[in-house]
Amino acid sequence: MSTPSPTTVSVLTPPGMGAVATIAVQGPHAWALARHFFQPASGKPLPETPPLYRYYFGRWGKKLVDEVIMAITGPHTVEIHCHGGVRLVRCLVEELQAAGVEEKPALTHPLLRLLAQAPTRRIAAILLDQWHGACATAFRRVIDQQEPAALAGLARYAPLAHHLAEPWRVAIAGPPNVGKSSLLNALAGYPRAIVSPVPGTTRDAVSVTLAFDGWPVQLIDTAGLRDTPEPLEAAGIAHARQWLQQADLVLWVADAAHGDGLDVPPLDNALLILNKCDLVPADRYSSYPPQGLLVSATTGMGLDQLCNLLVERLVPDPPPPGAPVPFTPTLAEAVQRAWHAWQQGDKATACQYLQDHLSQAEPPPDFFLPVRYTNNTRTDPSSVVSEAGLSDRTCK
Ligand SMILES: Nc1nc2c(ncn2[C@@H]2O[C@H](COP(=O)(O)OP(=O)(O)O)[C@@H](O)[C@H]2O)c(=O)[nH]1
Ligand SMILES: [Mg+2]
Repeated sequence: MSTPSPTTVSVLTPPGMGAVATIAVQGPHAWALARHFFQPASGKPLPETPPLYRYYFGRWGKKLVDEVIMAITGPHTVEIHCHGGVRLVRCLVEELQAAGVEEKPALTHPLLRLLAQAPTRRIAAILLDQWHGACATAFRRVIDQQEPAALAGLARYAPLAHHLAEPWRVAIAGPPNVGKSSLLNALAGYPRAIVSPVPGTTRDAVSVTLAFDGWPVQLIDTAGLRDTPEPLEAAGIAHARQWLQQADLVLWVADAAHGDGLDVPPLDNALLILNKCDLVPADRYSSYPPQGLLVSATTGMGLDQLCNLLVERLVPDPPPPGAPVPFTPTLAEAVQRAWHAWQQGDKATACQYLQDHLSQAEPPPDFFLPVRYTNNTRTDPSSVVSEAGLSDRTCK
């Protein structure tokens, strides 16, 4: 004999700031609970059977009453769109619990957690494609049909997995006074770091997270590198050296007008940025190393090219819409191992790696996206990106 499924309550919106929260009540008693706790503003009683896809405005609660929109999104599913205060949401959940409803955490699946925190539309769009099955389908094509193209596609986009939750890290480094902090500010669009003609002004690493063409990037301004007897500055320089090693990309800034920093240290992930080109006559531009990019943090010259170059270096192969992207580091690792095994001719092991991780690649089967997630989000994922989304420096 099967036990009847319990009625559950789940908070679908992430905790924290937000004007509106969404609470889902799901299960055989969802509608009876709605009829108990909800009073329509119209004063008309609710029907005995749930009218699918109807919305009601009214009040929810017995102890603490909130004005809410109630949506009937399934035969056994009621969504309450209430005010977003953390305490209010807890009160409404606890009142349902007191009525025998079980709380079921909603954001347990990595895709849901990632979607709730997606910093840009572009990241949200990639995640929604995986929500609609791109990654899981590719896994199954490899497992069931031994399709090498499906595995190659997964392996191609595996490096992105690390950056769906975390931004790329780009360090701005170079000698003192070449305009590193000015460059950070110019890219951020506001004075984030202190700029001064006094060398050695920046000590602690100062960072700002931005979006470049929809890709989240943490820019880190560092202390100018030089020998110094000053202990505080030396501590800053030690930090800067660590960032040179840890960053995904280094913008090595040189002063084109005075020649400081033109000797780039041997870094395989650096771009040479020749700053202060506003102080250099144009007929001298050709005397600089050809790989250097001439910019001016003061006038903004060259910054669009810098943004384009930065994106090309960080994401040389952006996934087209609908592409399969292993969306967690664990999935990415499984894909990379599978790809390696496949290339060694060991298809069985390759398929086994994917089979072992298939359930993690699937979107949660018993979950539904709240109403605001479902309207054409594949083409316009803006509805899943919170207002806290990063300001985008769209590349030209
Ligand atoms: N003319 C000109 N001056 C700049 C430019 N970038 C920075 N500066 C000046 O160079 C000095 C050092 O700048 P800062 O950003 O503090 O350099 P940092 O030590 O490398 O961080 C300041 O006086 C800035 O105003 C630029 O592109 N053109
Ligand atoms: Mg500085």
